[in-house]
Amino acid sequence: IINKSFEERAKLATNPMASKLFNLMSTKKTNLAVAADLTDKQQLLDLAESIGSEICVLKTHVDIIDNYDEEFIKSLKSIAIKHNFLIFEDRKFADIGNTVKYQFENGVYKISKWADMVTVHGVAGSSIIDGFKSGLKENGSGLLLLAQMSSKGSMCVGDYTTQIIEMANNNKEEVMGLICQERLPSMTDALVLMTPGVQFNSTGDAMGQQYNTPEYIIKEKNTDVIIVGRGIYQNNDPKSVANKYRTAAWETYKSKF
Ligand code: UP6
Repeated sequence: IINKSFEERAKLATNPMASKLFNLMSTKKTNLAVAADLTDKQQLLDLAESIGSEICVLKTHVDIIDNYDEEFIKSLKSIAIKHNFLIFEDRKFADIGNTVKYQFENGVYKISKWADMVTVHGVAGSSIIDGFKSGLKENGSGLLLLAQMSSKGSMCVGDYTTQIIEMANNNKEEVMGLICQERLPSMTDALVLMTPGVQFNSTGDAMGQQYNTPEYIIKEKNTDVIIVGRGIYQNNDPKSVANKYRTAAWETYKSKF
């Protein structure tokens, strides 16, 4: 496989946030995303502050935060600007277009106002993308389609995966990338490929999660960004562990040229 650099791919990207992320990774020299799955807003902000210099993307599940308020978003935004990372709300939208429009723009979280990227399942068909068009324009944000999942027994496989890639290729302005476990030939260089289920010292958890190492994902599976959660935040010194994941992922990326 011939690889193009993130810098080159920034020029091929058709979604503005994909281009921004490729450039950010290239200049900051990191393809590490952290899944900040903490339920207390202050703990989450403290984590963001401590690892911010190591990451390209901070991934949230905003609906698991017990004490969520709008101040939290303001604080997270300012940490993101200070440390130059993007905010990824992993909402995994899955309903009809009209409903996801409300889920994206309204309610308690008003995700379209602050998220640089969000995840979307394709199970409802490609018309789900119509629900995001107005909200994405607010900040030039991007969609990440779930092409595959890391969990045991995932049904995002085979023809389903093929059709999700087609959906991405047919909606180039809105879709910035894919959540996947491997690069497949139909995945174009314009898309950012992000892979969760990454940890150095574990093969899985008690609830179906399955892990691979950064080296395996970036080199053997040839995706672009590793997403690491518990491997980093369940640690006494998240910053130094984040630096280890960052170095492993970045050195492996560089070794492909
Ligand atoms: N995630 C997966 N697998 C997928 C898609 N998303 O694990 O296929 C998300 C989870 C979690 C993070 O929702 O936020 O990635 C993985 O966290 P972990 O590293 O602690 O397992």
